[in-house]
Amino acid sequence: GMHWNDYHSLDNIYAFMREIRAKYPNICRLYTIGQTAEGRDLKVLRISENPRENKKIWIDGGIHAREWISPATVTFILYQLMNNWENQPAHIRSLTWYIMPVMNPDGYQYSRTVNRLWRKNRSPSTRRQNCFGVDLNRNFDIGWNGFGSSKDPCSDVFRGDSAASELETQAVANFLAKRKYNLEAYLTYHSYGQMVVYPWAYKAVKVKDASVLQRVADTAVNRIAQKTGTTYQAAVTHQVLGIAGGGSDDWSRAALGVKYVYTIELRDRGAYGFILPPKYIKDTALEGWTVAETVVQAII
Ligand code: 0X9
Ligand code: ZN
Repeated sequence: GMHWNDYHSLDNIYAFMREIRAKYPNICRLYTIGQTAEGRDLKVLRISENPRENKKIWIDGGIHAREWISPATVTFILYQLMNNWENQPAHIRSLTWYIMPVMNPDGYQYSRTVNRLWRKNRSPSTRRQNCFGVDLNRNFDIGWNGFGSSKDPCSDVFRGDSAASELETQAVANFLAKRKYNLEAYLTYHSYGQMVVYPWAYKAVKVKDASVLQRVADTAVNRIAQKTGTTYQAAVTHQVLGIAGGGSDDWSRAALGVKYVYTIELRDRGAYGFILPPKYIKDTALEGWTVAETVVQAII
């Protein structure tokens, strides 16, 4: 069973994914898409009634280790879907869902046990003995060597020694590149800031379909305000967060041609920051689910 009164360990989240697969073996497929530097599995759950024909949506969380509300939210989305799959509306059942609650399991575990504010993964630097980790959201092969990241292995925004140098990046990129046909949406959950933002991040240029992306983000933000009373901002990434290369969001648009690409910065706006108390998990996760629901309606 799952609950939303506290943040869960990686083992619990993976156990929950196996539980869902066991409950719905005909529509679920559990992939191990790779391993981390410390040997942990990278897991993705696919939910689909018709994998060959459905339009696809990808959802990930936990790219950044300390943003615990992100894996919690993506796990909640999984729960929200599968708790009651038979009674989901047709538009939800007509999609193929790829869900990866923890893209950076080594970092998540390290944040839970050693350093709460750890951000990167845990791969050892080849150049600096005492520095670990690459910022996975600076490691994707799009604008990789550009602004907003660092070549210093000790930096919190270290981009890695080369584009897609990291096992996590490679696993996700290879998995998605093989499945880009019909891939309509890429949602990636982060914290904090209460924002729904869309490309580009690596350059100050307007993305194709910007007006559609803005409209869908506006709709999501309005629905969130109705549901929980929380204010989110819908915007272009480079305008509100500055230019940064190597992000998974930009990569999914540039390399795969995904239309609905959103990075969701969940609660809060800095009062607790990354250390969001567990009592806010449920409502924040509901806000994350609301974004996914809104995007699905736009796809269909
Ligand atoms: O800087 C990031 O990676 C994200 N913010 S966070 O505070 N969660 O680290 C924002 C990502 C926006 N997209 C790109 N920079 N590509
Ligand atoms: Zn983040």
